[in-house]
Amino acid sequence: MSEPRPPVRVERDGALAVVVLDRPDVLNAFDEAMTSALTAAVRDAAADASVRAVVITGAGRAFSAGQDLRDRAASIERGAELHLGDELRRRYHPLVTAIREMPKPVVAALNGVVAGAGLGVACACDIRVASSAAVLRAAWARVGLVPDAGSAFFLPRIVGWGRALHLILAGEPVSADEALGIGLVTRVWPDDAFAASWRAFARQLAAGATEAIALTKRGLNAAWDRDLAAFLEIEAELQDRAGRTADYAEGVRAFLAKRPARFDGR
Ligand code: T3D
Repeated sequence: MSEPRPPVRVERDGALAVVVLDRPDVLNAFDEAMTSALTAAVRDAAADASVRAVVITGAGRAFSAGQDLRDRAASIERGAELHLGDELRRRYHPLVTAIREMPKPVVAALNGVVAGAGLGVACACDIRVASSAAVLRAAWARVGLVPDAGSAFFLPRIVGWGRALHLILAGEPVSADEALGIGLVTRVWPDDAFAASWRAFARQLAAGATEAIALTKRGLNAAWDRDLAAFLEIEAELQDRAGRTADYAEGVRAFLAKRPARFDGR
């Protein structure tokens, strides 16, 4: 008997880890196995010093259509009492937290359909780039749920309060160009050049000053719930550490020598 196909594949491209959601028949909907495999892949990438940037993308025509509703339909038909809060705590919250705590850039490469928790996962990533074929949808209202996977936390911070409420309450599909216009994604590339474009972009991130990027992310995360005085002290501590990295010394030397910096991530 052949081995079951893993729901998530991790491909290495030098210092870049590419995590591919791989259940294309159901538009990469998240079942139990896929959420746990994705969380494990994100944690592995965080722990692996040779990984300096991460891309999450989808196989086929979707990034992800969110929670696998066939699993939920089966429970509903059985008359089982659903405890979706527990599902979130057990499966989605560790995933979102692992992405947010990743000390390296995480890019969501939105290759197609993005809905529900798929949008939540994308919003937890640092940068969202989209194929011209991508369509994003806050699908929760249509199935009678509240936004989850951190979406109600991230979306207003990304697109602003009014737009977030419109996206969430109306549940309308948003094209890649519309998403670009409201800042939900920050690059759109033609579908036929999408894979090459995100890869070139992510390789650049992977060649960056990785330690400074980790400190940068820590500062930006801290800024969300601090007042200015508290944040400025954190900023000073972070810059103190960045200023002692080998990459900073290299960056200064490269500037004065009028050549590109060669960062090794330390
Ligand atoms: O439960 C908990 O743990 C709480 C967490 C909830 C988080 C959530 O994500 S709730 C929101 C779940 N997602 C959705 O409501 C989206 C459902 N999907 C759709 O509305 C549509 O598929 C799309 C608008 C995203 C795309 O439409 P379209 O026409 O391009 O594709 P399609 O024909 O609907 O889908 C293709 C196949 O994928 C189809 O299977 P089939 O008929 O070919 O055998 C469809 O059933 C399957 N599929 C799509 N989304 C899901 C799915 N199967 C399971 N779960 C899905 N979410």
